[in-house]
Amino acid sequence: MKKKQAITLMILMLLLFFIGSCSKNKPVLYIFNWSDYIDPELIEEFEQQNKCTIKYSTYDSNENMLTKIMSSRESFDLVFPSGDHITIMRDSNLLEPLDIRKITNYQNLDSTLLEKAASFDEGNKYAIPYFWGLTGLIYNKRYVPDEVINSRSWNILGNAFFTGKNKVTMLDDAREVVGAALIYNGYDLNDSSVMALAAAEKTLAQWDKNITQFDSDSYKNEVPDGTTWLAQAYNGDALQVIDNSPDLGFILPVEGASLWMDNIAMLKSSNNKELAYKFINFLLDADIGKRNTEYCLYATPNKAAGNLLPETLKNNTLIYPGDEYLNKCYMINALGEDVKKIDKLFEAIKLN
Ligand code: SPD
Repeated sequence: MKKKQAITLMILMLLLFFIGSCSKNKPVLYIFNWSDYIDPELIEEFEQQNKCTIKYSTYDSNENMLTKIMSSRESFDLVFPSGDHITIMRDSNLLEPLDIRKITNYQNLDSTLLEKAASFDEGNKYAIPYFWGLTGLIYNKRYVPDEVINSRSWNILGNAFFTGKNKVTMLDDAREVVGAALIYNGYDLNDSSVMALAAAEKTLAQWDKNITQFDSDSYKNEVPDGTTWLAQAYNGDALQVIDNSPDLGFILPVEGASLWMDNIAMLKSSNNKELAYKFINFLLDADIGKRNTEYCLYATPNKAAGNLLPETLKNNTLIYPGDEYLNKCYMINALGEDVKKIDKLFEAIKLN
């Protein structure tokens, strides 16, 4: 009996040692992405297919992503910056030029969107378009009456209905907040002229009377539970929560909206570039791209994936607005030193 127990114990220990050493030897891919921006099942699937581990961390703004990359000892392989930050990071020598030959599914990308991406990544050298989207307003119909929303204007943020109630939030993102005020005043959101910023400042001072906080993530819980009634929101994030609740609504304001494209980029400092290429190729697969789009509810630049989407999604104008609306939208561009004027205005509003 004792001999039997000893043998069982030995087998168990050998098994544990085997499992332990296997997982220790597994390659690790470090991914840093926006929150709620991938179907978690896909991460597991990739890990299983490639016998690797993905260490996945999230951020809520381009600025926070960049600060962490520049200051932390952690090294990431793949990040998902918006177009303006691709330019900034490329110019700071942080990005690895991509070898397209290693990405066989690259052909699935929509060539028209690759052309647009070339506006922030000349020659499409560093960025693989991941999702594109727009920023609008999410609200809870249980608290916000139709007559407040009816104007469908950015100026709902300043409506007296909300004053003193602490129920309105905006994103913690200078370009989005100042951008919304610029668009409301009829300016391009990249306009940093004295006149444009003075108009934006006046509007923001008005809206700020209603704003409780600048935060890019909490509205996803707080609008459904009624802590917040109205919030500036990314369209896909809003649609993800609306999916579970008929009480919620989302509008793209009549004046137009910010338009952005987020991208997959490899860091120069990546320690596992081969695995990173495999992950990019995995995401660009038509079926994987379709499943990811159905989960995230953002517009996909992957044409092959887009073709597989159900009609309800393809025809959802909050994800894919028509040209008439898109013509009123502005892509967030890198502004060089001029961005400091926008950051300064945003900081002043936040301090108020
Ligand atoms: N949860 C995903 C949010 C993605 C937002 N991306 C772009 C923001 C540009 N200001």
